[in-house]
Amino acid sequence: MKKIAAIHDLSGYGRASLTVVIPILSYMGYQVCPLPTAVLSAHSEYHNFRSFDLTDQMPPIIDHWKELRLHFDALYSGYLASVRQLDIVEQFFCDFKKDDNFVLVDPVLGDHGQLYPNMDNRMIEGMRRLCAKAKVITPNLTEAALLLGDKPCVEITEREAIGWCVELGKLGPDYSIITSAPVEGDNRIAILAYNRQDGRLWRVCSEYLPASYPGTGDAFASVVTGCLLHDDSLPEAIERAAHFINMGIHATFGCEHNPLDGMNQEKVLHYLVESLPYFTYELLGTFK
Ligand code: PXL
Repeated sequence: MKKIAAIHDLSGYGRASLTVVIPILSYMGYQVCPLPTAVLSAHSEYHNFRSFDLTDQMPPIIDHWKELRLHFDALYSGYLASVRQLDIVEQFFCDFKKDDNFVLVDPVLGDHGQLYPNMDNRMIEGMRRLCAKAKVITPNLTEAALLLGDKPCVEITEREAIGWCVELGKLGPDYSIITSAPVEGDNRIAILAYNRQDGRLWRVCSEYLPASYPGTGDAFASVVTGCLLHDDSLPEAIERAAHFINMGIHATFGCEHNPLDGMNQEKVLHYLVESLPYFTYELLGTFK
């Protein structure tokens, strides 16, 4: 069975990070091995959340994994709770990256034009360094701007988002994927995915619903990780991730529901393993 090292926090309430990552990747048939970065009472968009940083616990956990001579098929990081964790995770990638596995970094920093609590410039710089070690990165639009040293703004054009996606490739990853990008002249939103190896840039559009659920970025990056481990192509991977998120949002939007509680993923997990009804991905061009 393929194994994934999942470096994320455990937020007790509100679906985000490990409570999203583990069910999705388990359902897709992988063994998830969590390396927790922090334990939170609830994710950080809830007022008054309590957070217990596990920075000091991470090195002994990693030491034990080395003693056990563990091998992972994917190394997948998300929310980090301290600046020191950036060095710990970078070293973890050096120790556990082999010829037959890959690294996916979801550079969790902020959303909707704002940094999350506890994030600062040192975290942005560190995430940029971590992205250079990854095969795949999955920032949202705000995180893409921060990684590129731009001011995060909510209003940008599709052309600018495409430019950012290509620029992100220059940080080092083979695949740079931006979620929540605008679509020109249209009320939809897009996922843009750039493959630096062949220069092709792909787009998958989704209907825009006036709702936002924390943790959808974690769900997105988890599905992409699982699909790439199944040897799906880059556009297939983003298509399945977009389809899953769409179904999850529709399974939530109609309910009387606190949006902070996240998407009702439990109702839609089966879409992770069913054939996609159709493909909608488009090639937007080749950018070298
Ligand atoms: O979904 C990203 C995420 C992960 N972990 C924590 C968060 C968030 C987003 O708010 O607060 C603790």
